[in-house]
Amino acid sequence: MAFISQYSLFLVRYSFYLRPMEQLVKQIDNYRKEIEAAAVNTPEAVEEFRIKYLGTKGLVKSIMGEMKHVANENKKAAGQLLNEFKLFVESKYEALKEANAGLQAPDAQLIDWSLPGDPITVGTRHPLNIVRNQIVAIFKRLGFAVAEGPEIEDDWHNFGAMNLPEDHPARDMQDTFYVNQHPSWLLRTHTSSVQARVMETQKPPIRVICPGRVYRNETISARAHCFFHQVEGLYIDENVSFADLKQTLYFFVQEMFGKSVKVRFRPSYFPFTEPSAEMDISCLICGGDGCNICKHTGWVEILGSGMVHPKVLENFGIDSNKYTGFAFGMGVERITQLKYQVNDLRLYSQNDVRFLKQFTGVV
Ligand code: 2NL
Repeated sequence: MAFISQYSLFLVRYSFYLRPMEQLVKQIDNYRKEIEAAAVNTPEAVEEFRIKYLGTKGLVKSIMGEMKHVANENKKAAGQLLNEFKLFVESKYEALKEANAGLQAPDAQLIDWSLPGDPITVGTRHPLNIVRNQIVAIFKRLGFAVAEGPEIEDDWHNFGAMNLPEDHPARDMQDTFYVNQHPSWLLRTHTSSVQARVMETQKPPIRVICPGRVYRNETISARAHCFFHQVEGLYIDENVSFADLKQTLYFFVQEMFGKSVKVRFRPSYFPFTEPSAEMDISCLICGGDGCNICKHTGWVEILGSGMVHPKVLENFGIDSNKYTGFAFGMGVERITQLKYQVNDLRLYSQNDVRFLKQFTGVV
């Protein structure tokens, strides 16, 4: 029996089909060339490649089956040949997979590399920052230092030290945002709180400018907002007079709006200054003749100012008999409105690029 079965196997093996080595070498060589030339440049094509060559019914599997048709004396060489071929296909597959990773199938072929690139759009400075920087730069030339402070303040730095009594209407919930969890904290309503902190830590002479965001509980409209920006200034030394105040602010206006601008001071009231004055400039639109912007008066208001109230100085242990000072405050939105004719406060915080782009190139 054993003989018969061995014999029949012999017949199947040798009489049915015997694979000459040269033919196998040639065939594998052709496959290599075919694989080398394959155009595989999408993730889908990589998958097709895998199925065609490495899948369960793929070429590598089927060529491995050829081993049984190789004569015994050639088996070692054929085994090596087929193994090398298998490794070649596998490494080719890995390389193709990596090269096509992340490529979206249709796009990969649709990219026209000769097209010019997308332009990099350059941003613009925010108009309020442009104007804030201009204001600060002018006062720096007069020897003012820049000071900054917290936006969340305590009652003392924002109101108490500034001579605003407990029952002052500005402290009212309607005007001031208080911090729920900490009722004696609030969002600063002016940057005077920063000057308060400067007076607390420095001795005269003091010459500072305080730019920053402030908050008031207002209903948002074209003319009012719940936050806006201020630049306040403070100058304390011996012999500082109202004439210094006037000349400093006149210099500022000329630098900011041009030499032909006229100014006028009107008496006013602030709890932290005495005497106090508001400053108007001749209307930039009509030159003083009268128009809608100046409501036909020829003048527009731009800031408030005054001599620092002696009580404010004494609150910080500054001898009001020896030292005097002037202070002023202006709204950056207001100055920007006059400079760039922005007539709706909401534009400043809506981030509409059509608005912002108009300031392209302005530094
Ligand atoms: C306005 C008016 C003003 C001040 C701000 C000030 C600061 C200290 C002492 C005294 Cl530390 N005064 N600041 C003085 C007068 C007016 O602002 O209309 N701001 C938009």
